[in-house]
Amino acid sequence: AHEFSTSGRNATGGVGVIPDIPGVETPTVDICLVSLSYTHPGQQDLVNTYIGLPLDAKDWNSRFLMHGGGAWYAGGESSILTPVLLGYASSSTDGGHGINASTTDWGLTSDGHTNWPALRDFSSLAISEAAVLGKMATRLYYGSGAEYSYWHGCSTGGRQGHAMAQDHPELFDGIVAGAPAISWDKFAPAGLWGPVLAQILDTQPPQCVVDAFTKAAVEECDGLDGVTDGIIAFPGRCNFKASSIIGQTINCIDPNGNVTITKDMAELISGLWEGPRSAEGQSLWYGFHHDSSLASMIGTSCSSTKNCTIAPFSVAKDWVNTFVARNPEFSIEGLTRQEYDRLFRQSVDRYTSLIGTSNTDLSKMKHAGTKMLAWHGMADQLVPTNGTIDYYERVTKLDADVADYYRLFLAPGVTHCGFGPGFDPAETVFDTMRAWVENGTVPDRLEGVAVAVGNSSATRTGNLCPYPQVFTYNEGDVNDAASFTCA
Ligand SMILES: *[C@@H]1O[C@H](CO)[C@@H](O)[C@H](O)[C@H]1NC(C)=O
Ligand SMILES: *[C@@H]1O[C@H](CO)[C@@H](O)[C@H](O)[C@H]1NC(C)=O
Ligand SMILES: *[C@@H]1O[C@H](CO)[C@@H](O)[C@H](O)[C@H]1NC(C)=O
Ligand SMILES: *[C@@H]1O[C@H](CO)[C@@H](O)[C@H](O)[C@H]1NC(C)=O
Ligand SMILES: *[C@@H]1O[C@H](CO)[C@@H](O)[C@H](O)[C@H]1NC(C)=O
Ligand SMILES: *[C@@H]1O[C@H](CO)[C@@H](O)[C@H](O)[C@H]1NC(C)=O
Ligand SMILES: [Ca+2]
Repeated sequence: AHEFSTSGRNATGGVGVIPDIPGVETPTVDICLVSLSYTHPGQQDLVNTYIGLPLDAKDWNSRFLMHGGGAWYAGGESSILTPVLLGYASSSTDGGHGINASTTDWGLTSDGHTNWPALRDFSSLAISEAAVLGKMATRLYYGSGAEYSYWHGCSTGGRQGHAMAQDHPELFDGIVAGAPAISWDKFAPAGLWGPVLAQILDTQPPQCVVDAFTKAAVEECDGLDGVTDGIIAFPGRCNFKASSIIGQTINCIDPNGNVTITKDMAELISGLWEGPRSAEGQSLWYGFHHDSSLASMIGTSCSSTKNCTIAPFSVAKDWVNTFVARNPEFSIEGLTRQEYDRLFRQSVDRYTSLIGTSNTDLSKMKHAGTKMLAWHGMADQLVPTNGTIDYYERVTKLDADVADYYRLFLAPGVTHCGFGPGFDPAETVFDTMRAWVENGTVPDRLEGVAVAVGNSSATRTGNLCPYPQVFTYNEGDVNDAASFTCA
C-alpha cells in the first residue's frame, strides 16, 4: 500500500492535471510498483523509471496513462500514483537525472561540454522507453495489453506529449498537451529577455510598477472583446502602449514609496510584450499578452523603491548557463544586445533537433491514428501562447486535414497550465480527448470554467473553440455559455 496526497497543478511545475478526489485527503492505493535503473551502454547515463500497476486486476480499467513532468522534472515515482489510483496502469521516468538534480549536476560532462546523452534522455528517449517498458509490464502482469494508451501533460509535459506525437505516436492513442514548452531552443533563451533588456536599459522597476503596466493595459483592452471581465480575448485588438503611462506615479506598498514611471521602464515592458528582438530589430520569439503577469519574467526583489534586483526565470537561466554558455558561473551582467543575439542563435543552432520538439511532420501520427488535443492559456506568463499557434500553423501548412487528428484550443484569460480569471479547461480536457479516441466524439468545443462576472464566488462555463476559430462573445448574459460562439 502506497500513501500519498494528490498533487494538483502548480504554476512552475505544470505537472499534468490531476483531478481532485472529493472528500479524500490522503488516499492509499494498492500498487504493484516496478522500479528500473538502466543505462545505454557506452553513454554513461543512468535512467530511473517507475511502473505502477493496480495490484488487483479487477481495479485496472484496461488502460495505460502517463502523466508528464514540469520544468526540468521529467517525471518520477510520484507521477504514477494518481493514474494508478484512477485505475490506469502507468509509468514515468526521471529522464536520466535525479528528480531534484539541478542542470549543473547533469547537463555538462565538463565546463564547455554538453552532456548530450543526458539531454537526449530528458528530451524524449527516456520518455518513449518508459512508455514501452510500462506497456510491456502491463501486458505481462495482466496477461493482456492496454486497450487504450494515453499521455497527459502540461508545460514540459506538453512538450513531452509533442515529442511523442512527433516521434513515437504508435505508443499512444491519445495525447493531451497543455501549454507545451515546444520550440524549447527558442522559448528557453527568450525567457532571459526581460533581465537582459532591464540590464541594457539599466532599469529595475519594482513589482508594483510592473503590475501597474499590466493593470493599465487590461483596463484599456478588456472591453474590446465585448465583455468587461478582466480577460483580453482579442489580443490582436489591444494597441495599448506602455509609453502612454510615462510620468504617472505609482503608489507602492512593498517596497513602500511612490515611483514615477520612466521611459526606460515603459521600454522594458513593451519589450516583454513584443518578445525578444535582435540588435537589428528582428523578432526572435514571441512576447506575452497584455493580461499575462510579467512577474515571472522580471521578478524583482527590492530593499527600497530605488534598490531592486531582477531574478531571471529559473528555467531560462539554467538553460542558458548550462547548455548555451556551458558555464555554470555565467551571468548576464554586462551582456550586450549582440551577445544576447549570439546566445540565442547558439541555442537554436545546437539544440533544435535534440529538444526543439518543433518537427511539423506529423504524418506518422496521422497514419498511426493517434489523436492529440493541445490547449494553451492566452494569459500564460511562462510559455508564450503564440509559440503554440506558430507550431499549429506550420503543421497546417503541411497538412490541411490536421484537425482530423490534432486540435488546438486557446483559453482566454487562463495562466500557465490553468487558473487565472479565464476559461480553464484543465479539468475537462482529458475526458474530452478520451471521448475522441474511444467514442469518435470529435472535439468541436472544449469546456472551460471561469469566474462569473459580477460574482467572484460563482463560476461560468465557456465552450472554447478549435483554432483557428475564435471564442467570441455574441450577445446576452455574459455568464451564459450560449452567449458565446466560435467565429
Ligand atoms: C527531492 O526533494 C524533496 C523536497 O526537498 C524531498 O522530499 C525528496 O525526498 C527528494 N527526493 C529525492 C529522490 O532526493
Ligand atoms: C499572437 O497571435 C495573435 C493572432 O493569432 C495576435 O493577435 C497577437 O497579437 C499575437 N500576440 C503576440 C504577443 O505575438
Ligand atoms: C505618495 O503619494 C501620495 C499622494 O499621491 C502621498 O499621500 C503619500 O504620502 C506618498 N507616499 C510616500 C511614501 O511618499
Ligand atoms: C541595495 O540592497 C542591497 C541588498 O538588500 C544592499 O546590500 C545594498 O547596500 C543596497 N544599496 C543601496 C544603494 O542602498
Ligand atoms: C462513450 O460513450 C458512452 C455512451 O454514451 C459513454 O457511456 C462513455 O462514457 C463514453 N466514453 C468516453 C471515454 O467518453
Ligand atoms: C454568487 O454565487 C453564489 C454561488 O452560485 C450564490 O450562492 C450567491 O448568491 C451569488 N451572489 C450574488 C450576489 O449573486
Ligand atoms: Ca474581456
